[in-house]
Amino acid sequence: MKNVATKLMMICALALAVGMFLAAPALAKDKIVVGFSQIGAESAWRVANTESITSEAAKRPNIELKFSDAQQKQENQIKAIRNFIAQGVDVIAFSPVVETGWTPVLKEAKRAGIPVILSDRAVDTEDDTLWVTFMGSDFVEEGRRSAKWLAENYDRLKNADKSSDVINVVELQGTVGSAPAIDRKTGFEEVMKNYPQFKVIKSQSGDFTRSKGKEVMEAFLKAEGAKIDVLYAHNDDMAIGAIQAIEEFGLKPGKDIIIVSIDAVRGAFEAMIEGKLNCTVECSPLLGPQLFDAVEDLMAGKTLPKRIVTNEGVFPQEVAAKELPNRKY
Ligand code: GZL
Repeated sequence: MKNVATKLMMICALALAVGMFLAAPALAKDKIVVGFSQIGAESAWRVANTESITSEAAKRPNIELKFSDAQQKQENQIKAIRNFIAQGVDVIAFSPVVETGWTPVLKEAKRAGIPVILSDRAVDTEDDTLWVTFMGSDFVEEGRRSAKWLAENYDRLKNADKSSDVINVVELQGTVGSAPAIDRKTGFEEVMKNYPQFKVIKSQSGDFTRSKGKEVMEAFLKAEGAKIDVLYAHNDDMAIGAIQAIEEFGLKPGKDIIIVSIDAVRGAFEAMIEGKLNCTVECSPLLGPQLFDAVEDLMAGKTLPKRIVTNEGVFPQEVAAKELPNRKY
C-alpha cells in the first residue's frame, strides 16, 4: 500500500515539474513588445500624438515600445513594419500615412502571427482580418461639424459690406490620399450640399503642415484675393500658416476671411483669442492610454471591437480664452 502511495506522489511531483517547465516561457515573458510606426512630426497634432504614445508606454512596466518615425513616407512605414516582424514583436501598431498600399505588408504580419492595431487613421484593404481594430476619430463627422458650424454662424460673422449672395470658400486639404483628408472633404461637402450659397472655389493639399498651408493660401490669395470669404482647413497647422499669408496680403484673418479648421491644438486657441481664427473642431491625439489598454486586452486573450471612436467637441472663438487652460495638447 505504502509503495503505491509513494509512486502516486512521485507521478504528481513529476507532472507538476513538467507543467512548471512548460509554463515557464509565458511566466518569464514579463514584457509585451509593441512596434509602433509613426507617420512623422508634420504638425502639432502629430507631436502631441507621439508624446501621448511614448509617455503612456513609459508609464507601463509591462510594455516595451519600439518606436519609428517615417518622416511622412509610406515606404519608411513599410520598412519599419517589416523590421518589427523580423524582430518578432508581440503587437504592431501604426498610423498609416495614406489609405492604400498596405495589403502585402499586413499579410506578412498576419503570416508571422503578429496582430496589427490601426491608430489614428484607417487603411483601405479588402481583407479586414489583416488588422484587429482601428482606434481614432470620425473624420467624416469632423468635416460635417466644420460645415455645420460655418453654415450656422457665417451670417453672424460675415463682413457687412459683402453684397454678393455667393459665399466663396477656399479649402486647404490634408495629405493627399490620407484618410483624414479624404473623409474631412467628404463630410464638409455632405453638409454643404444643403447650403448652395457656399461655393468652394479653390481646393488644394497643404499636406497638414504650416509652411505648405501658407504657400497654398498665398496662391489662393494671388488668384482670388478679396473674393475669398471663408477658409476651411483640414487642420489647425495649415490654418495658422494661412493666417500669416492672409495678413501679409493685407486682409484680416477671422474678419475679412472667416476661418474654420480641425484638431483643436493649443495654437488654434491662441489664434482664436487674437481674433484670427473663428472655430476649431476637436480631433484628439491623446490615443496613448486607449492604445495600450487595447494591447493589454489583446495579449490577455480578449476580443477587441473592430472600431474604437474617440469622443470630441467643437470650440468656437467665444469659448477659447476659457478653454485654453484646460487644453492638454
Ligand atoms: C488626424 C491626424 C491628422 C491631423 C493632422 O487624426 O491624422 O494628421 O488632423 C495630422 O494635424 O498631421
